[in-house]
Amino acid sequence: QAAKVSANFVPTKEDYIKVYNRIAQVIDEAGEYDDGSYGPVLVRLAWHASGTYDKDTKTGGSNYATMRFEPESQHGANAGLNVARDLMEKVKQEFPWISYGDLWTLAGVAAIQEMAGPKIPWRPGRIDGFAAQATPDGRLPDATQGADHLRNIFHRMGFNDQEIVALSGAHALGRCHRDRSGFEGPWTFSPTTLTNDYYKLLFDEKWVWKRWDGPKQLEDKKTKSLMMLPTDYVLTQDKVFKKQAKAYAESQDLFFKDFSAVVSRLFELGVPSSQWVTPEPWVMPTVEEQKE
Ligand code: DDH
Repeated sequence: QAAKVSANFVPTKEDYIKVYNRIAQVIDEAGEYDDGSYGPVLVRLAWHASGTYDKDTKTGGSNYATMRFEPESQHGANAGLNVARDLMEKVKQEFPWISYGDLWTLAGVAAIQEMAGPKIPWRPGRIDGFAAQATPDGRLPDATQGADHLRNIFHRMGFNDQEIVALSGAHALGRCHRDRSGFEGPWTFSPTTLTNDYYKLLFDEKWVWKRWDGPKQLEDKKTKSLMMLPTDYVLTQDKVFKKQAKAYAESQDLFFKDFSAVVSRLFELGVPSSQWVTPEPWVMPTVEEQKE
Protein backbone atom coordinates (compact mmCIF):
# COMPACT_ATOMS: atom_id res chain seq x y z
CA GLN A 1 0.00 0.00 0.00
CA ALA A 2 1.60 3.25 -1.10
CA ALA A 3 1.95 5.83 1.62
CA LYS A 4 0.30 9.15 0.86
CA VAL A 5 2.47 12.16 0.30
CA SER A 6 0.64 14.89 2.10
CA ALA A 7 1.84 18.12 3.58
CA ASN A 8 1.29 16.89 7.13
CA PHE A 9 2.89 13.46 6.75
CA VAL A 10 6.12 13.56 8.72
CA PRO A 11 7.90 10.19 8.47
CA THR A 12 9.35 8.78 11.69
CA LYS A 13 12.26 6.41 12.23
CA GLU A 14 9.69 3.57 12.08
CA ASP A 15 8.71 4.65 8.55
CA TYR A 16 12.35 4.59 7.44
CA ILE A 17 12.75 1.13 8.99
CA LYS A 18 9.86 0.00 6.75
CA VAL A 19 11.78 1.27 3.71
CA TYR A 20 14.95 -0.44 4.99
CA ASN A 21 13.05 -3.72 5.29
CA ARG A 22 11.60 -3.41 1.79
CA ILE A 23 15.11 -2.77 0.41
CA ALA A 24 16.37 -5.85 2.29
CA GLN A 25 13.66 -7.91 0.56
CA VAL A 26 14.62 -6.54 -2.85
CA ILE A 27 18.29 -7.40 -2.19
CA ASP A 28 17.26 -11.03 -1.70
CA GLU A 29 15.15 -11.19 -4.86
CA ALA A 30 18.23 -11.35 -7.09
CA GLY A 31 17.85 -15.02 -8.11
CA GLU A 32 20.55 -15.87 -10.64
CA TYR A 33 21.84 -12.28 -10.90
CA ASP A 34 25.60 -12.19 -10.20
CA ASP A 35 26.27 -13.93 -6.88
CA GLY A 36 22.60 -14.04 -5.89
CA SER A 37 22.36 -10.60 -4.28
CA TYR A 38 21.65 -7.05 -5.38
CA GLY A 39 23.54 -5.86 -2.28
CA PRO A 40 26.88 -5.01 -3.94
CA VAL A 41 25.42 -2.99 -6.82
CA LEU A 42 23.31 -1.00 -4.32
CA VAL A 43 26.43 -0.21 -2.27
CA ARG A 44 28.05 1.02 -5.46
CA LEU A 45 25.04 3.23 -6.28
CA ALA A 46 25.18 4.89 -2.84
CA TRP A 47 28.94 5.41 -3.18
CA HIS A 48 28.81 6.90 -6.69
CA ALA A 49 25.92 9.16 -5.69
CA SER A 50 28.01 10.48 -2.77
CA GLY A 51 31.58 10.37 -4.08
CA THR A 52 31.08 13.22 -6.55
CA TYR A 53 31.48 15.70 -3.69
CA ASP A 54 33.98 18.55 -3.99
CA LYS A 55 34.74 20.15 -0.65
CA ASP A 56 36.03 23.39 -2.21
CA THR A 57 32.97 24.20 -4.30
CA LYS A 58 30.59 22.25 -2.02
CA THR A 59 29.03 20.69 -5.13
CA GLY A 60 28.13 17.05 -5.73
CA GLY A 61 27.44 14.45 -3.07
CA SER A 62 24.30 12.58 -2.12
CA ASN A 63 21.99 15.55 -1.57
CA TYR A 64 20.28 15.93 -4.93
CA ALA A 65 20.56 12.41 -6.40
CA THR A 66 21.65 13.94 -9.69
CA MET A 67 22.63 10.55 -11.15
CA ARG A 68 18.97 10.34 -12.18
CA PHE A 69 19.79 12.85 -14.92
CA GLU A 70 21.84 12.79 -18.08
CA PRO A 71 24.69 13.15 -18.64
CA GLU A 72 25.63 11.96 -15.09
CA SER A 73 23.63 8.74 -15.51
CA GLN A 74 25.68 8.05 -18.67
CA HIS A 75 29.12 8.77 -17.19
CA GLY A 76 31.45 5.81 -17.78
CA ALA A 77 31.98 5.29 -14.04
CA ASN A 78 28.24 4.81 -13.60
CA ALA A 79 27.84 2.08 -16.23
CA GLY A 80 25.56 -0.65 -14.90
CA LEU A 81 24.13 1.42 -12.06
CA ASN A 82 20.86 1.67 -13.97
CA VAL A 83 20.25 -1.82 -12.53
CA ALA A 84 20.41 -0.41 -9.01
CA ARG A 85 18.44 2.75 -9.85
CA ASP A 86 15.66 0.68 -11.45
CA LEU A 87 15.42 -1.53 -8.35
CA MET A 88 15.12 1.53 -6.15
CA GLU A 89 12.52 3.07 -8.46
CA LYS A 90 10.17 0.22 -7.45
CA VAL A 91 10.72 1.04 -3.77
CA LYS A 92 10.21 4.74 -4.46
CA GLN A 93 6.77 3.97 -5.94
CA GLU A 94 5.81 2.25 -2.66
CA PHE A 95 7.25 4.99 -0.44
CA PRO A 96 6.87 8.16 -2.53
CA TRP A 97 7.61 10.42 0.46
CA ILE A 98 11.30 9.46 0.61
CA SER A 99 13.80 11.50 -1.42
CA TYR A 100 15.99 9.69 -3.94
CA GLY A 101 19.16 10.67 -2.07
CA ASP A 102 17.80 9.27 1.19
CA LEU A 103 16.56 6.14 -0.59
CA TRP A 104 19.84 5.41 -2.37
CA THR A 105 22.01 5.97 0.71
CA LEU A 106 19.62 3.98 2.90
CA ALA A 107 19.91 1.18 0.34
CA GLY A 108 23.70 1.31 0.73
CA VAL A 109 23.30 1.11 4.50
CA ALA A 110 20.83 -1.79 4.30
CA ALA A 111 23.04 -3.65 1.84
CA ILE A 112 26.17 -3.33 4.00
CA GLN A 113 24.35 -4.26 7.21
CA GLU A 114 22.44 -7.18 5.68
CA MET A 115 25.68 -8.50 4.12
CA ALA A 116 27.10 -8.91 7.66
CA GLY A 117 28.89 -5.57 7.75
CA PRO A 118 29.01 -3.10 10.63
CA LYS A 119 26.22 -0.68 11.48
CA ILE A 120 26.36 2.45 9.31
CA PRO A 121 24.80 5.36 11.22
CA TRP A 122 22.39 7.15 8.85
CA ARG A 123 19.81 9.92 8.94
CA PRO A 124 17.33 11.37 6.46
CA GLY A 125 17.25 14.91 5.11
CA ARG A 126 18.45 14.82 1.49
CA ILE A 127 16.22 16.55 -1.05
CA ASP A 128 15.61 15.87 -4.74
CA GLY A 129 17.45 18.28 -6.98
CA PHE A 130 17.55 19.16 -10.65
CA ALA A 131 19.55 18.23 -13.73
CA ALA A 132 21.39 21.54 -13.50
CA GLN A 133 23.00 20.30 -10.26
CA ALA A 134 24.48 17.20 -11.94
CA THR A 135 28.26 16.94 -11.60
CA PRO A 136 30.86 16.93 -14.40
CA ASP A 137 32.46 13.64 -15.46
CA GLY A 138 35.75 12.62 -13.88
CA ARG A 139 35.00 13.07 -10.17
CA LEU A 140 35.04 9.34 -9.39
CA PRO A 141 38.26 7.30 -9.29
CA ASP A 142 39.81 5.81 -12.43
CA ALA A 143 40.89 2.21 -11.75
CA THR A 144 43.87 2.38 -14.11
CA GLN A 145 45.68 5.07 -12.10
CA GLY A 146 48.09 5.26 -9.17
CA ALA A 147 48.50 6.65 -5.65
CA ASP A 148 48.59 10.34 -6.70
CA HIS A 149 45.24 9.97 -8.44
CA LEU A 150 43.68 8.23 -5.42
CA ARG A 151 44.86 11.06 -3.17
CA ASN A 152 43.64 13.76 -5.57
CA ILE A 153 40.18 12.23 -5.86
CA PHE A 154 39.60 11.33 -2.21
CA HIS A 155 41.24 14.39 -0.64
CA ARG A 156 38.85 16.45 -2.83
CA MET A 157 35.95 14.68 -1.07
CA GLY A 158 37.59 15.53 2.26
CA PHE A 159 39.04 12.10 3.13
CA ASN A 160 42.56 11.37 4.38
CA ASP A 161 44.91 8.49 3.53
CA GLN A 162 43.62 6.23 6.32
CA GLU A 163 40.07 6.79 5.10
CA ILE A 164 41.01 6.01 1.48
CA VAL A 165 42.24 2.60 2.63
CA ALA A 166 39.18 1.96 4.83
CA LEU A 167 36.77 2.86 2.01
CA SER A 168 38.58 0.58 -0.43
CA GLY A 169 37.64 -2.44 1.71
CA ALA A 170 34.16 -2.22 0.16
CA HIS A 171 35.70 -4.26 -2.66
CA ALA A 172 35.27 -7.31 -0.43
CA LEU A 173 31.81 -7.04 -2.00
CA GLY A 174 30.65 -7.61 -5.54
CA ARG A 175 32.52 -7.97 -8.78
CA CYS A 176 33.60 -6.26 -11.97
CA HIS A 177 31.56 -6.77 -15.12
CA ARG A 178 33.12 -6.81 -18.57
CA ASP A 179 30.15 -5.01 -20.10
CA ARG A 180 30.14 -2.26 -17.45
CA SER A 181 33.70 -1.26 -16.55
CA GLY A 182 35.65 -3.54 -18.89
CA PHE A 183 37.21 -5.33 -15.90
CA GLU A 184 36.13 -8.83 -14.89
CA GLY A 185 35.70 -10.84 -11.72
CA PRO A 186 35.33 -10.63 -7.92
CA TRP A 187 37.93 -9.51 -5.38
CA THR A 188 37.10 -12.16 -2.76
CA PHE A 189 35.65 -15.66 -2.48
CA SER A 190 32.62 -14.32 -0.54
CA PRO A 191 31.40 -11.31 -2.56
CA THR A 192 28.06 -11.07 -0.74
CA THR A 193 29.52 -10.93 2.79
CA LEU A 194 31.50 -7.98 4.11
CA THR A 195 34.79 -9.15 5.66
CA ASN A 196 38.37 -7.88 5.77
CA ASP A 197 39.32 -10.54 3.21
CA TYR A 198 40.08 -7.87 0.61
CA TYR A 199 43.10 -6.74 2.65
CA LYS A 200 44.10 -10.27 3.63
CA LEU A 201 44.07 -11.42 0.01
CA LEU A 202 46.04 -8.36 -1.13
CA PHE A 203 48.93 -9.48 1.09
CA ASP A 204 48.49 -13.27 1.21
CA GLU A 205 48.13 -14.00 -2.50
CA LYS A 206 50.66 -13.52 -5.24
CA TRP A 207 49.18 -11.07 -7.74
CA VAL A 208 50.20 -11.19 -11.39
CA TRP A 209 49.04 -9.21 -14.41
CA LYS A 210 46.24 -11.02 -16.19
CA ARG A 211 47.07 -11.93 -19.75
CA TRP A 212 44.02 -11.03 -21.76
CA ASP A 213 42.66 -8.50 -24.24
CA GLY A 214 40.92 -6.47 -21.52
CA PRO A 215 42.16 -3.53 -19.43
CA LYS A 216 45.17 -4.05 -17.14
CA GLN A 217 44.11 -5.95 -14.02
CA LEU A 218 45.74 -8.46 -11.68
CA GLU A 219 44.77 -12.04 -10.92
CA ASP A 220 45.75 -14.32 -8.05
CA LYS A 221 48.43 -16.70 -9.27
CA LYS A 222 47.01 -19.69 -7.38
CA THR A 223 43.36 -19.90 -8.46
CA LYS A 224 43.17 -17.23 -11.19
CA SER A 225 39.59 -16.68 -10.05
CA LEU A 226 40.07 -13.40 -8.15
CA MET A 227 41.03 -9.95 -9.36
CA MET A 228 42.54 -6.68 -8.20
CA LEU A 229 42.36 -3.36 -10.03
CA PRO A 230 45.57 -1.35 -10.42
CA THR A 231 44.14 1.07 -7.80
CA ASP A 232 43.56 -1.82 -5.36
CA TYR A 233 47.13 -3.04 -5.79
CA VAL A 234 48.43 0.45 -5.03
CA LEU A 235 47.42 -0.17 -1.40
CA THR A 236 50.30 -2.66 -1.16
CA GLN A 237 52.80 -0.41 -2.95
CA ASP A 238 52.48 3.04 -1.35
CA LYS A 239 54.16 3.14 2.07
CA VAL A 240 51.37 4.94 3.93
CA PHE A 241 48.54 2.97 2.32
CA LYS A 242 50.39 -0.30 2.92
CA LYS A 243 50.74 0.21 6.66
CA GLN A 244 47.03 0.94 7.00
CA ALA A 245 45.96 -1.93 4.74
CA LYS A 246 48.10 -4.32 6.84
CA ALA A 247 46.37 -3.12 9.99
CA TYR A 248 42.98 -3.92 8.42
CA ALA A 249 44.26 -7.31 7.22
CA GLU A 250 45.16 -8.10 10.82
CA SER A 251 41.96 -6.88 12.45
CA GLN A 252 38.46 -7.09 11.03
CA ASP A 253 37.22 -5.24 14.14
CA LEU A 254 39.45 -2.27 13.37
CA PHE A 255 38.34 -2.33 9.72
CA PHE A 256 34.65 -2.47 10.68
CA LYS A 257 35.01 0.39 13.16
CA ASP A 258 36.77 2.65 10.64
CA PHE A 259 34.59 1.55 7.71
CA SER A 260 31.42 2.35 9.64
CA ALA A 261 32.61 5.86 10.49
CA VAL A 262 33.92 6.72 7.03
CA VAL A 263 30.98 5.31 5.04
CA SER A 264 28.54 7.13 7.30
CA ARG A 265 30.37 10.37 6.46
CA LEU A 266 30.64 9.47 2.75
CA PHE A 267 26.87 9.09 2.47
CA GLU A 268 26.35 12.53 4.07
CA LEU A 269 28.65 14.44 1.71
CA GLY A 270 27.06 17.52 0.17
CA VAL A 271 24.11 17.73 2.55
CA PRO A 272 23.86 21.07 4.38
CA SER A 273 23.50 20.40 8.13
CA SER A 274 20.33 22.50 8.26
CA GLN A 275 18.59 19.77 6.23
CA TRP A 276 19.06 16.91 8.71
CA VAL A 277 15.87 15.95 10.50
CA THR A 278 17.84 14.75 13.55
CA PRO A 279 21.07 16.10 15.10
CA GLU A 280 22.59 12.61 15.40
CA PRO A 281 22.43 9.79 12.83
CA TRP A 282 20.28 6.75 13.63
CA VAL A 283 21.47 3.16 13.87
CA MET A 284 18.99 1.12 11.85
CA PRO A 285 18.27 -2.39 13.15
CA THR A 286 18.95 -5.31 10.82
CA VAL A 287 16.07 -7.52 9.70
CA GLU A 288 17.44 -10.25 12.00
CA GLU A 289 17.55 -7.93 15.02
CA GLN A 290 13.94 -6.90 14.44
CA LYS A 291 12.86 -10.54 14.89
CA GLU A 292 14.35 -10.72 18.38
FE1 DDH B 1 34.52 0.27 -6.48
N1 DDH B 1 34.60 -0.45 -8.41
N2 DDH B 1 36.08 1.50 -6.89
N3 DDH B 1 34.34 1.08 -4.64
N4 DDH B 1 32.91 -0.90 -6.17
C1 DDH B 1 33.80 -1.44 -8.93
C2 DDH B 1 32.84 -2.15 -8.28
C3 DDH B 1 32.45 -1.92 -6.97
C4 DDH B 1 36.79 1.57 -8.06
C5 DDH B 1 36.44 0.95 -9.27
C6 DDH B 1 35.45 -0.03 -9.38
C7 DDH B 1 35.15 2.05 -4.12
C8 DDH B 1 36.33 2.50 -4.67
C9 DDH B 1 36.76 2.25 -5.96
C10 DDH B 1 32.22 -0.96 -4.98
C11 DDH B 1 32.32 -0.10 -3.91
C12 DDH B 1 33.31 0.88 -3.77
C13 DDH B 1 34.16 -1.64 -10.30
C14 DDH B 1 33.52 -2.63 -11.24
C15 DDH B 1 35.19 -0.76 -10.58
C16 DDH B 1 35.92 -0.61 -11.90
C17 DDH B 1 32.23 -2.08 -11.85
C18 DDH B 1 31.56 -3.10 -12.74
O1 DDH B 1 32.19 -3.51 -13.72
O2 DDH B 1 30.41 -3.47 -12.45
C19 DDH B 1 37.97 2.38 -7.88
C20 DDH B 1 38.98 2.71 -8.96
C21 DDH B 1 37.96 2.78 -6.57
C22 DDH B 1 39.02 3.56 -5.89
O3 DDH B 1 39.94 4.10 -6.60
C23 DDH B 1 39.18 3.63 -4.61
C24 DDH B 1 34.60 2.53 -2.88
C25 DDH B 1 35.22 3.66 -2.04
C26 DDH B 1 33.44 1.81 -2.65
C27 DDH B 1 32.47 1.92 -1.52
O4 DDH B 1 31.40 1.41 -1.59
C28 DDH B 1 32.80 2.67 -0.29
C29 DDH B 1 31.31 -2.10 -5.02
C30 DDH B 1 30.40 -2.58 -3.87
C31 DDH B 1 31.46 -2.70 -6.26
C32 DDH B 1 30.76 -3.95 -6.79
C33 DDH B 1 29.57 -3.60 -7.64
C34 DDH B 1 28.86 -4.81 -8.19
O5 DDH B 1 28.02 -4.60 -9.06
O6 DDH B 1 29.11 -5.94 -7.77
